[in-house]
Parts: sequence; C-alpha cells; structure tokens
Amino acid sequence: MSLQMSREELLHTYKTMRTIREFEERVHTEFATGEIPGFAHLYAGEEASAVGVCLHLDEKDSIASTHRGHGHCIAKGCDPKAMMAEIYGRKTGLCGGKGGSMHIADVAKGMLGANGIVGGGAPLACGAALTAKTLKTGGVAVAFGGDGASNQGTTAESMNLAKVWNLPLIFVLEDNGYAEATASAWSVSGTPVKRAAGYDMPGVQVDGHDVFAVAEAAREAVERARSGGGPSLIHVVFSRYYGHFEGDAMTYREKDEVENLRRTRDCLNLFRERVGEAKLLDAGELDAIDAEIKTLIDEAVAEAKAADMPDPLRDLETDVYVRY
Ligand SMILES: Cc1ncc(C[n+]2csc(CCOP(=O)(O)OP(=O)(O)O)c2C)c(N)n1
Ligand SMILES: [Mg+2]
Repeated sequence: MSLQMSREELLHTYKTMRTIREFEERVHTEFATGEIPGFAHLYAGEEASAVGVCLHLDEKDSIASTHRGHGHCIAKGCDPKAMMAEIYGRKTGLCGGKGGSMHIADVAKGMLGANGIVGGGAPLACGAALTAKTLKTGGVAVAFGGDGASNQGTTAESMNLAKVWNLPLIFVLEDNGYAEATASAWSVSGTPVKRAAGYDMPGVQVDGHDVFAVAEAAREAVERARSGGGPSLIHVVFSRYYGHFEGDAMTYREKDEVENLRRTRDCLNLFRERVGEAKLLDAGELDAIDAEIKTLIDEAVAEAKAADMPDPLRDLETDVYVRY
C-alpha cells in the first residue's frame, strides 16, 4: 500500500524540514563572522532524508549520525535552541557546550551523536539495535552514513552483523555525490544500494529530494525491522548545498551546480508543489510556518550568543566519564 500521511504529519514534515534549512542557513552566515568555534558541516539540501526517515521513529528508537549531523538531530526531536547553544560552545548547550557541532548528542531523545569518524555510526547503531532486540523494547535503530562511509569497513562489518544477528536496524546511506572533494562516481565501486545484496538484505534507492519517496521507503524498512524482519538499506541520492565544511571553496564543483540544484531540486519547494497540486495544504499555512521558524532561529542565535561559556575551572572535569 502506498504511503498515507495525515494533515498533522504533512505539517510536521514541512516544519521539520524548514527548521533544518533555516538552522543551517543561519549557521552558514553566523560561521562567517568567526564567532562559532570548531568545524561545521551543513545539511542544507538533504533535509528530506533525515525527516522522511525519522517520521517513523519515536523516543524508544535510536539513530547514529555523522559529522553532518544537525539535520538528524532536529528530525529526531532535539531542541534547536539547545543545539544552537551547543554549536556556539555555551554552557546551555545540548552537551553543556563540550560537544559542538561534530559531537552533538541527546541520548534521552535517542540521538546517539554526531560523529567525527566516517563510518563510526554504523557499529553504534548495531549496538543500539542489539540492545532493543535483547531487551525486547520494540525499538529500532538507524545508522546514517554518507557515500564515503559506504566504503568503510565499519559499515561493511555492521551490515554483516546486522544480518547474521537479524537486528532491527536500517542503514541510510546518504549519497550527496561527494566525500569531501571526491565525487562518489570516482570513489564508490558499484553503487551503495548494491551493497545490500551482498549481505542478503533488502535495499532500495530513492530520490533524496522527494520526502515522500524517502518516507515510503523508510516506512517499509521500519515496519520490517519492528516486526522481526531484520535489517534493510536505503540509498538516498541527492546533493548538498554548501561545501564539505564551512570555508570550503568548492573548486571541485561546476560554477552553477548549486544554483541549479536550489532552483530545481529543493525538497521544500517540491513538497510545496506536491501538496499544493493535491490541495492538501495551502500556501498560507506553509508561509506561517516559515515565519514561525525564522523567529525561532533568530531567538536561538540571540540566546546562544548571550549565554555563558562553560567555566574553565568548575566545568573542566565534568561530563568526562560516564557512570554505569
Ligand atoms: C575514518 C575517517 N576517515 C576520514 C575522515 C576525514 N573525513 C571527514 S568527512 C569525510 C568525507 C565523508 O564523506 P561522506 O561519507 O560521503 O559524507 P558527507 O561529508 O558527504 O556527508 C572524510 C574523508 C574521517 N573523519 N574519518
Ligand atoms: Mg558524501
């Protein structure tokens, strides 16, 4: 049966994609001022993947993210204000300002963390899925990874384990065409979706600009995982709007590549067209969401800038070790 979405789900989908876009566009401008410490890898252009997948998850489900993790975080329900404060390194941040962009996490929400190790998320998601299976929580886990991560041994080993242990695990390979400056056409043998067959698991390739296509594939995979049917792979194909990291001059891309993408392959515009044609939502409702999110992100930046940094003496030794 094809995907059915309620009005609330449609609004939630658009609002979450808009939150990610606004968040990322704003981090882009703020990063240029030099006030944000560390690195930032932006997810703008890829929103439909995180949102289309996380639409089917709840708080008992876990995701393992990547270095490009802000979108996964927002889609899994993390607070954008606490996230912005984290990116600014503030005490009020999601991880007390000690994680920053690349180690942002919210375990209470099932967001196991962004990750500086390419392919580092897949083994963590394997562990989360094994926990869910062993303790019979009914939860599933999702391992997000890029085209670059699809070449890593950690991803291959996790796929093998997921299948032999029949884990409730979904591998979402987000193929944005590049790993740093290297085109996936140069570096990925075959295509990521074909890796699924090697481990005898179902695999499907979807257009990552189309949130409905992602959501449909994810619904099937999540249902399979929840009902004991084991792991699946979803190969999401799209592109990123910004450089690999903030500050990347992008000399490896055509001059008008991003401009064309933004004009013709924008998941938010495509969503608006689809729901408009089907007369499911009207443009005014969506404009109101845009305005609401703009205010939220303005506030997030203002509050982050006004917040204190962790205290070098008092906070240095906190959050260093986990107690079990
Ligand atoms: C194990 C490891 N190798 C290399 C790097 C350096 N590195 C950081 S991001 C990246 C590219 C990752 O590409 P992809 O998985 O396609 O993700 P994308 O950046 O495109 O979202 C590389 C090689 C790293 N962080 N970890
Ligand atoms: Mg990539």
